[in-house]
This record gives sequence, C-alpha cells and structure tokens, in this order.
Amino acid sequence: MSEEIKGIEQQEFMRGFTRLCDDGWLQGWHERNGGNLTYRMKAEEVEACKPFFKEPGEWVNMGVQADNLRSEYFVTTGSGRYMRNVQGDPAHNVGIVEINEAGDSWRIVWGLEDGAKPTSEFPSHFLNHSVRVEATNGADRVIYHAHPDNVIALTKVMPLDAREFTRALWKAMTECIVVFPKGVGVVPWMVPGGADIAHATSELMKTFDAAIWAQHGMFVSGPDFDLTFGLMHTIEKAAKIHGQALAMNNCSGDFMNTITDQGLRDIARDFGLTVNEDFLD
Ligand code: 2HA
Ligand code: ZN
Repeated sequence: MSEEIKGIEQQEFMRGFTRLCDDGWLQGWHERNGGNLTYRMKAEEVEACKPFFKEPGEWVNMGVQADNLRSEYFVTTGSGRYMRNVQGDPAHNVGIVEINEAGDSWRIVWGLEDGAKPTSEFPSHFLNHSVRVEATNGADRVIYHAHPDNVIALTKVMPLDAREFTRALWKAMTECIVVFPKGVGVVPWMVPGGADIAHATSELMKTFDAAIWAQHGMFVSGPDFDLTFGLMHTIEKAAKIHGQALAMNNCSGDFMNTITDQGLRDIARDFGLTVNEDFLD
C-alpha cells in the first residue's frame, strides 16, 4: 500500500495553525477581521507542501527587510479575512508565502484564494519573526496578534509602562511569572498596520515574547502553537483577574492580599527561572 499523501490542509502544522485561529475566535478575541497569525515553516514542511503549491503570484515588496528570513516560507492569515472562518475553509482564509532572496518581498504559493493578501500586519509579523529568530536562536516560529478584552481594558486605566503591567500581571496569578519570566512590553497607542508600529514592537520583542498594544490588543511569540496560544491566554486571564480585583477594591491596586516580591523571587528560585530583575523591587 502506498503511503498516505497528505494535502496541505491535512499537514500537522496547518492543523495546529487553523486550530489556534479557532481557539482565539472561541475566546472572543477576534471580532470581525480582528487579529492575525503567522508561522515560519520548517524545511521539511515546505518540502512536503511543494507538490501542492500553485503557480506563484507576483513578488510584493514589504517595506521592511530581514537578512535572517531570506527565502523562508510563512503561513499567514489573510488581510480582511475572519479568524472565525479559518478552520472551515483554510484555503480562502490563510495562505503560504515565500520570501525572496533579498528578504524584502513575498509571493503567494498556496491559498489566499480569490484575491486575498497576507495580513495587513505582515510587516510587523515579519520584523518580529526576524527579531525572535535572533533572540531564540531560531526556536520561535509563531507570531500571534489578538484583541483580548481584558488586556485592552487595562490599557485604559493603567500607566502604559512595561514594569507596571508586568508586576500587576505577575501578582494576579501565581504561575504567571513561570509563563512569562521576562515580563511583557507595552507599545503606546499607534496607527496599526504600518512600519512604525512594526519597528516599535520589534524593539520590545528583543527582550520580551509578549507586547501589549495600547487600546488595541497584544502581540506574542513562541516556538509552537500550544505555547504561543498559552502565553496569550495566560496574560489575558491575569489581566481579567487584575481588572476584577481592582473593581472589587474600589479601583485601588492596594489589595488586602497579594504576592510579595519575595514570593516572586522564591518562585523564580524554585522553578529555575531567569526573571527580569528590573521588574522586581
Ligand atoms: O487583522 O487586528 O491589527 C486586523 C488587525 C490589525
Ligand atoms: Zn489588531
């Protein structure tokens, strides 16, 4: 019997990609066309997909460039396409793009049917992939942008400062510091979709694997779909707990009970974490 031939939609990485889109939708983070996801493919995944690639489209310049992403392949959600529709119809709502040898342009080799294009945040994703490849020695492959309610709500009432946000989130729930020991970065309000927000975010992603976009959402990076979704989910849950506790406490952050800085240090010691010391008192 011949070995089963898997089409692109049946490949493990594509199932992980589309499942994350659906998981985010079910969380309520992807109203209308909100949010986007990209994945840097492994060489063996590209090889397995090549027989199913179509006649490539035109090269499109991105306005950003990265040496360490020359000739890479990415899976990307489509601009204007809805996360809600991804799992039911991947070929129309997501696609695979090839990056040129100069590392500054993409062309579509699969999916994004009927004239779709990569996400409007592709330049942001691309620059952030470049920074994360550098920061993690190639381990990080997933960049995920979502509009999680509680994180966005906190950006309306808290100082837009990485230290303040990180401390509030670490102290909201005991295991947060284990999930994001480096903390979270904060980008002030900016116009979405352009090179400016891409550069501002990628500056932060040299240090952090999560960045909050004020009054907009969050940007996270990780090595696989489980860890990346889990990071978004954990930060959003911590934001929800912090927001609820503030509301229960007459909007004061001076809580009757909280995790002390010594407590955070004790977790770091017992779990062998490299925490961002700048964010501890
Ligand atoms: O893809 O969320 O920030 C739509 C967006 C842009
Ligand atoms: Zn957005």
